[in-house]
Amino acid sequence: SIVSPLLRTGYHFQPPRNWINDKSKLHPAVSVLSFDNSRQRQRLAANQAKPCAPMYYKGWYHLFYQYNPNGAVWGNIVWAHSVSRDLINWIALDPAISPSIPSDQYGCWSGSATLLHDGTPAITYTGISRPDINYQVQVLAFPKNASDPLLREWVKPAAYNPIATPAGGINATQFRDPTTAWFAGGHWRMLVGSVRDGGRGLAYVYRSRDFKRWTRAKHPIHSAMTGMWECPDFFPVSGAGLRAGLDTSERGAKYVLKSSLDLTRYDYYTVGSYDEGKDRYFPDDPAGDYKRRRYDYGNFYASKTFYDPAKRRRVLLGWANESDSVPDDKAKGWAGIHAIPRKIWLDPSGKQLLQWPIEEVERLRGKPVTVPAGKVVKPGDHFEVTGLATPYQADVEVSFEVSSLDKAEAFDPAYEDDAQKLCGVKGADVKGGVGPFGLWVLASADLQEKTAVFFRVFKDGYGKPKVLMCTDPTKSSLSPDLYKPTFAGFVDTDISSGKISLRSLIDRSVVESFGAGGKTCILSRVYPSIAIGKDAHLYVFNNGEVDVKVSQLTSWDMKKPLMNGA
Ligand code: DQQ
Repeated sequence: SIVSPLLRTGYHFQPPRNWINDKSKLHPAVSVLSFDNSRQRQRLAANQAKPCAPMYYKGWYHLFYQYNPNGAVWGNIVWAHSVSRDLINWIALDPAISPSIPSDQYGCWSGSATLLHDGTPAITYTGISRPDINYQVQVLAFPKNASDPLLREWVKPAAYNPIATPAGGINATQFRDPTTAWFAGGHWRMLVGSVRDGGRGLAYVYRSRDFKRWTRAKHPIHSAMTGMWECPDFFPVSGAGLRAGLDTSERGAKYVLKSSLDLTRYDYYTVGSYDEGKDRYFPDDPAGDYKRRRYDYGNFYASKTFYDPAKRRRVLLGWANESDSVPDDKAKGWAGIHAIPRKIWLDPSGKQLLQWPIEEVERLRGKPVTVPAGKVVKPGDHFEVTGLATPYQADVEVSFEVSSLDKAEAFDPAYEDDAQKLCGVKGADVKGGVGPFGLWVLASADLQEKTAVFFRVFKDGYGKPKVLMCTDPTKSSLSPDLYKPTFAGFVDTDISSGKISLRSLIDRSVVESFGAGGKTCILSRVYPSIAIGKDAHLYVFNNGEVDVKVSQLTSWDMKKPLMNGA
């Protein structure tokens, strides 16, 4: 393979590789509990790894994920299972849910966890019950032993499975991914994603009094002409600017509805209100269904949130599939990672979410390395951030300040709905007025290879600034045949003061960036051929016409946490 093992991510969630029964690597809290992982001695690889049913239970975070035990490509899907004390250090357990009943004998697809009134967790997921057409039904599972904090074994009671079938005109091949259920008006309610009428994406509502027998409500909670909704997610938020998360059954000041669009393979959400009596959701901005915001403007799909009662926050977990080729995936034996878990809450504007890496990731930081405050980068200049031992595995926080917005380029309204296209035309090497300025990460010393994460400021027809954030990986690797899409989103921030911040989590073959305090996020996979290990560098650049001041820049080497025994 052309891909170096040094490109395997260090602190992003990954399935185990070459799993061996090495108990000494286990977290001490787990190694005292006996469990048999002998079935995992085989070489494990997963092109999947989509997060399922995250939850906090008896002091442990649980994360399940879509997993192919037989190879680095999609198929034979089971639920692999990892546990953590902090959402950063992970311990792999045996797969928790595998085909075993008629309802799921051909695959256990995505699903969610709900904590019932007595604290018992329940998992609902999509079972594949026929091999020929991926016929989909919904399945319910309970822990065999709820007193086991590791929830290692799950049972699927025959008495009420499947809990939902594609009856009444539902497309049996497009009926999947039940959400966490919420309790309101004496009923549990959950959503299942689907599509009908030649392209109307929607989420059906199912109701139950006892969590075992479910009936479908007449109307979906919401729908839009977007194509199939995979992995819907629906949750309350506590109010504009309020950081505390809410349990899914609590009343929210606002609600968020997310769907993963099969057509584009991106996760979109709207903010709106929920009519509990009618089980209908209304986006605040009716145009929002079509001009929807994304959690992430990069490589991020099939995400899921959960309420973390230990820290009263809502946490978002997303899947970043490989953008490397399938033969390379097979050669590497690994594929698919998760984004760093993000805390999410409603922006003070009430119009969008803010996202920030959970604070626990900061425990991986080494000593802070700073750049003299107020350093100015002249038009066309760049400088290297020195002092890091592992710039390929680092966390960087930087605040920029531009002296004036007068030179901002005119914004072409043709790109109003297509930031990505705009960034494709105006990449990091295209000189601008205000910007492009930002970071070159995973860069070789000769700058032949570099991934640019940057801002570029435009002015619309009324003279109002419009900020674009991009990740431009077109120079990220000299390797041929790589998928190197430019990713971009607009940043809804007031830049009239000239100030804007950027944080990038750099991890060997992933760059995960947060613009303006988490208003716009971009995760990108890159596979350098030279800028690997000690040959990777970090720079600040300015390719605009005005000075850019680096008011503050702090960076940290990042340690490797326990990562599923790898
Ligand atoms: N992949 C899962 C489905 C889900 C899709 C199967 C998302 O449940 O809809 O692996 O990519």
